[in-house]
Amino acid sequence: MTDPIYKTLLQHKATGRKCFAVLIDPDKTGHLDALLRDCNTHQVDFIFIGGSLLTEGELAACIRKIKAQTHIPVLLFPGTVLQVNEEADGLLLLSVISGRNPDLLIGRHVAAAPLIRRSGLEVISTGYMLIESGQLTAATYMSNTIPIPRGKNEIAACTALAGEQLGLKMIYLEAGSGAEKPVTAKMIRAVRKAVNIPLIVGGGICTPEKVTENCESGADIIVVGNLFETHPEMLGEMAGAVHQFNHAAL
Ligand code: 1GP
Repeated sequence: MTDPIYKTLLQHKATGRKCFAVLIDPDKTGHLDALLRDCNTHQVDFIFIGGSLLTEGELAACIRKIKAQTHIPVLLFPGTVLQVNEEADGLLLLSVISGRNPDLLIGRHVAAAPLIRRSGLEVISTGYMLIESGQLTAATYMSNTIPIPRGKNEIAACTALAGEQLGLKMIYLEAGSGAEKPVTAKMIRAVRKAVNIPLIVGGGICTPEKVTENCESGADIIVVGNLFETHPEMLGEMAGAVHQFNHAAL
């Protein structure tokens, strides 16, 4: 089957089933084994791996370690071309559509295209939208772009719509890892209303209540990373909020 991960996502979206993804930063793998055990126990749907900047982590070794301990699909969430690695199951091919940095809209994609084709990875083209979140995040700084203002829901909606019209397969609404303020429910609702493609929401999500609110507002995939570096014990509760939402919606 071609594009198995994306097909699964579309099926989930069609039935209203929400997914939970855990973001792993290869630079911060101090308690990776325990985290993966929890991911298995609590039925995490996806593992995203990558970051704005990797300094010490060895991406390939980290993916191998993950694959040895779980069957959860691993999707690359690359901050740079250097983070394309064929050991993963798929690649979120990010285009930073909230910004006006040509390098992140098409430039780096050109450079990476032959490498991506050779990798055989399932490619899921994704419109990445950085939203202002109270402070300067690594994602905003490293992307050299201006995020969409926090209250400008109509700009976010039109940006997502343009991404869908351009043929992108998903939208990633992002406050930035460790964001002080996550994306608001109002903005998620506005974007949901504007597009039909699957919607990922992440950045600064720290409570099960916010997970539930995001699901209610139309997010299809909730991503959490930073929280589990300091509070790994919260993984069950956060994943549980998604599962509870799915049960309640039955
Ligand atoms: C970052 O959206 C992801 O790109 C996850 O954000 O690390 O803040 O959970 P956090």
